[in-house]
Amino acid sequence: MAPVIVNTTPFNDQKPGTSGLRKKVTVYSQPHYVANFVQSIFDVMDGIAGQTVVIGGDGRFYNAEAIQIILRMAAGNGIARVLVGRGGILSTPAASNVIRQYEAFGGIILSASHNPGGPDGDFGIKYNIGNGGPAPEKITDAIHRRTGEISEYRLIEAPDIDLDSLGKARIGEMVVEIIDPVADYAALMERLFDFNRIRALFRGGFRMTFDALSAVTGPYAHEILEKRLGAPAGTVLNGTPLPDFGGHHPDPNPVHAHDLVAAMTGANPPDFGAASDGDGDRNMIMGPNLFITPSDSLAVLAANAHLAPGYAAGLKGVARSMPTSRAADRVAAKLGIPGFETPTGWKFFGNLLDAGMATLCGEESAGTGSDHVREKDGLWAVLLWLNILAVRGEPIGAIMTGHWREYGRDYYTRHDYEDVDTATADALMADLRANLPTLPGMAFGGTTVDAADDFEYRDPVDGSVSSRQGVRVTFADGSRVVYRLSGTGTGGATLRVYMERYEPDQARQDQDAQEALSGLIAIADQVAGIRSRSGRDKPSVIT
Ligand code: G16
Repeated sequence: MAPVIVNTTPFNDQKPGTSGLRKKVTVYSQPHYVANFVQSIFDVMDGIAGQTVVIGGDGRFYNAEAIQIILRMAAGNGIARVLVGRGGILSTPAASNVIRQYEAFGGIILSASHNPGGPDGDFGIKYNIGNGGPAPEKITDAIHRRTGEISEYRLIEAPDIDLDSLGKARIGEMVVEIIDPVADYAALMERLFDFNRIRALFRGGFRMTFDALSAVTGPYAHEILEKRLGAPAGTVLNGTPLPDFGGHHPDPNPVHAHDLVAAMTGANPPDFGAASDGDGDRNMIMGPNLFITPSDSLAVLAANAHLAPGYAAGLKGVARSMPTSRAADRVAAKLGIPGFETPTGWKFFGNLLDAGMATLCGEESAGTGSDHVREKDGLWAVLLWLNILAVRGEPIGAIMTGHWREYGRDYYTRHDYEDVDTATADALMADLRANLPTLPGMAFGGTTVDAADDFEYRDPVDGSVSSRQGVRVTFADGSRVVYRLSGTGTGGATLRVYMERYEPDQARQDQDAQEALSGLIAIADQVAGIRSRSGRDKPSVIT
């Protein structure tokens, strides 16, 4: 069947950000918008014709419509076989696993991750390469260039495919295979973790709450936690994926995961609490009346990963994004393994994982993962925690405190100023950059600036250089402030300010993080003039 050629003209806003192209649904639903971007992917990915491609998303509003468009276009571009998660559902880590397991050429993941969904919410498209991970910058840059030149796209005209029934169908020559989105992923988790020990933990009365935020992890959590591990029914909250996430903001942080926070605070909370985000790649970890920062979580997981069968041989290295606290570096140093510092964006971990240089990776933005896939993985992090809790037999609070006593505590917080006027945010960052040479030696609130730079990363595997990845200001006492603009928002600019201070003194490790960092928070404002320039008297979100 010959493809239909559709004439089109470029959109000038199809530049992928930190993780794919994220836009409002109202932007994506314009005629040709999805098609232009997807054709640009197909045009850039030489050799994709005749291959297998994976397609799935987080079930948000417009997921199914976009999949039908992409299927027709895949057929029009000569792709031989497409694997689609039933109902159009595949969590991001599950999609990464399917790409790897079936040796697909790549995958198209439909998600705007932690951004809100619904008709007025956000949508996103991301291309992952054959290692299962997000396309590196040289590919996303090429896709962006192509979106500026595109004049036509190709499709096979065909009725919609029934996405809800397992099995095979065809569009022209192309085979569409609807697969179970959970089965392969659950089997992978069983190989990595000691399910018998975790089952015994639950049998012993261990109580847990998992908030799926009405997003994609619901079916995965029901199957793995309640069915395979025997956690009581009701352990999973908000476990049915809904196109608008039931009005939830699917970002697992102390502000948006209210049901989890409510369950984990007060008298007699469960022993362990967790949440994941829209597409299942982020995690939030709580103990009774205790929020564990993603940076601390990465450090504890690195120190204890050997307790899980999949990591019993030890770790090759630990990698963290630059704004993530340095707690994981201390663990790597003690284990005698390398610690890597990469720019924000999971794509930067791919080469280290492929080269066998790192086993565990993590980001302050609630992302943790390992070399089992090439995406961060929310449920994986929850299961590794459960495995550690089952083996150590101690409460999570004791494990966290014990970790600080052994390694020292990196007090850490991130302050987000959302929806700031873009010109104001750009000017703030430009001025910070311009001031970098004069900052060292300057005194602020009783300390002085030791070093200031704009983070540049040279990939140790392929030598590629990524510049302007965030302004770092380090002080004489070792504390640090990082400023950068988010690359995942869709409205105005989001200024992220990351602050951390190391506390080796055991007697001073049990303060509230905001209190412990209050001096540094004031300095961060002074250095950049955030409040006076943005007109905001406080951040929108504190994590
Ligand atoms: C994405 C990326 C992460 C990044 C996060 C925040 O996560 O995959 O690597 O840390 O965005 O990025 P930014 O600070 O630029 O907003 P997700 O979960 O949204 O895919």
